[in-house]
Amino acid sequence: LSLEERLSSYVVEGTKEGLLPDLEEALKKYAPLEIINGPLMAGMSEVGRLFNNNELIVAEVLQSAEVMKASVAYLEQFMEKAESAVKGKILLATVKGDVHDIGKNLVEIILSNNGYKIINLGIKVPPEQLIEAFRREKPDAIGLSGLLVKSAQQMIVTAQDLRSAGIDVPIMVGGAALNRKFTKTRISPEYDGLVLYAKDAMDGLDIANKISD
Ligand code: B1M
Repeated sequence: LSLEERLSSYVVEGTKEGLLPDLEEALKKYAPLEIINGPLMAGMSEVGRLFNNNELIVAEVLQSAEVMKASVAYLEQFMEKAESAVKGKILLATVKGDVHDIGKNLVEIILSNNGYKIINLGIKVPPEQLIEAFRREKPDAIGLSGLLVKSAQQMIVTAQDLRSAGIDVPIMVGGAALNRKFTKTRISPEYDGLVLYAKDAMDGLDIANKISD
């Protein structure tokens, strides 16, 4: 197998045996984020496909998630960090009912490496908890992640609850179950402030930079 194929296969197989040396090798050719967005994400897509076809069980997908997390944790130290003053404070959460956090945590890494103070509230975060954290932290924006189809609906509910609480800072949303159209036609109308869709973590950084300009 080529280096790229091996990197994908660690994720698919859910094994870390040989992972670190291959990540080191890959760093000679690619930037850390290219490794994540390329072979590691390709492996995760394959995991999603196999899971969908009932060829993997949840316990196996968890192993794959562990490999992805370990890879991101290792690669993080090699990512570029902007030496800048704090550009803004952002609350980050995976919405109520959803445990997927790899994408959200990647967003946290990219944003905090680029001058943002991130308050990461974790997973399965109900609107009440977001509202409470908003009042405590007074962030400049709120970032919501969700991967399940039901999480897309939960984003709408969350936007409504935030509006009822009088919150109108920009919201950034992301995750596999969403897209720009859903964000524009279904979430935005339920909220008083800006609602922006980010397709990946770098897009999330662009959006944060636009918001904080
Ligand atoms: Co789950 N899962 N899962 N899972 N899982 C999916 C999402 C699924 C599509 C798999 C499938 O069937 N093909 C499917 C959803 C189906 C649907 O609703 N349509 C699914 C399912 C069904 C489930 C369970 C219900 C399974 C079960 O229990 N029967 C269960 C749900 C539990 C719950 O949430 N209540 C479940 C559980 C799990 C694990 C715990 C085993 C594990 C998660 C571990 C963890 O996160 N700690 C897991 C995994 C790993 C996946 C897949 C395979 C991979 C997700 C991932 O980490 N991708 C996933 C299939 C897939 O996506 N191909 C799947 C890598 C990550 C870097 O990408 O999160 O998309 P992603 O983030 C991207 C962008 O989306 C964006 O930036 C990131 C990249 O730059 N982004 C943002 C994300 N959030 C953002 C926020 C932003 C900006 C950008 O701003 C705030």
